[in-house]
Amino acid sequence: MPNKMPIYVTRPFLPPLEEFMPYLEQIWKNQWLTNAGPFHQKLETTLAEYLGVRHLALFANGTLALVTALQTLRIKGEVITTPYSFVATAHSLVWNSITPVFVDIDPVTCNLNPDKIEEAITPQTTAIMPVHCYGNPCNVERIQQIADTYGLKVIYDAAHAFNVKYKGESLLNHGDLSVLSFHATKVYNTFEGGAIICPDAKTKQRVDYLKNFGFADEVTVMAPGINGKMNEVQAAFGLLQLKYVDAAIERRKAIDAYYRQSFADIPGISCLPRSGGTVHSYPYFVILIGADYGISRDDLYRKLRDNNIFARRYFYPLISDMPMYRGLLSASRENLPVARKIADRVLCLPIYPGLKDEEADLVARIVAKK
Ligand code: T4K
Repeated sequence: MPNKMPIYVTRPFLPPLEEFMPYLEQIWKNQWLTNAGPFHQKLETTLAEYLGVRHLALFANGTLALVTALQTLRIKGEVITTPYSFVATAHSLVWNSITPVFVDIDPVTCNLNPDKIEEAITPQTTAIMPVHCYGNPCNVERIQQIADTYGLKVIYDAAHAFNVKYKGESLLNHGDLSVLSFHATKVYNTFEGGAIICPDAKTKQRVDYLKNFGFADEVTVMAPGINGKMNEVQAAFGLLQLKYVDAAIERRKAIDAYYRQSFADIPGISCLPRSGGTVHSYPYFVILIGADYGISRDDLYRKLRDNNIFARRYFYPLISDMPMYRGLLSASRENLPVARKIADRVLCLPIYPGLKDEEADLVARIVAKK
């Protein structure tokens, strides 16, 4: 008999409602709802310190942050990126009239394969936009080396990489800019939200202009900026969430370990390895289904659904297969064999702090065919 309550791939972490009420009361008192209010200012500094980054500019969501990051560095022409991501990565390029150039991924990390980047560089290439997919770090050293050789900027889509540490420091300090998402489905959420991590105060100043229509003061507009601001309710919520996020990550870690142990000897199931030298935040639990599993990925996906378990095929279909991108030369099947193979085999299983032991056990038993 299927379980009664649906089990989703994720559920947002929510702190006790009564703990949020004083924040709301303060906002009511302040009568300051948006446009860099006190909670917004506090969250920018608190979060930068928590993450171990120099400067952080908050946004209403991660997509607006990606669009603005490209504006900040005045990126044009062609940008090398991955087809294996959420659509927002490529969409942010198109919103800037930039042509995405898709490059295949590494079969182990699912991140942009640095060995394939150089052959995709043309005189129009201005930047690389890799994604730290599932929070696994990209090969940041190699990517930086290529960028330096060819004079390219690097903007990391770090939507999955909240508080990931790489070789003892924040992964978000790599590249020219990194972009976070604080969407409801992420490890740390502000309902919706996002941020750009900037290396210096001057860059943050430009980001701050650009997310507020370009205003430098009451009468000076520096650039055709957008309205990308995070409001006070989101920012206050983000401050409260910070009190709980470490415990939330610990719970994710335990579920990750439980699944790994459960699937260790199941033929045809491989868990995506977590890269070494890294402190993870466990945003997704990713399995790849091989031929020797006996049934296909889609059969397993349906079997879980029949049991009221809503696993997701992140990231299938590939961005490069979507109607608005499939006409691009770099979107051809021959160019992206690894991404295609992984997209056809991947399944993300439920992982979130509120997932109960018995629910994780049910998921594990169905996958293990027990
Ligand atoms: N770059 C990358 C690499 C990204 O992954 C994303 C977002 C972005 C950029 C853009 O950042 P934002 O602009 O979103 O800040 C979800 C999220 O909507 C999206 O934020 C996320 N990536 C993507 C990977 O996943 P969907 O279409 O799968 O969402 P949805 O509504 O189907 O939700 C998935 C499951 O989560 C539901 O089955 C149940 C649960 N859920 C969802 C919401 C919204 C809840 O329990 N409560 C909720 O409020 O895209």
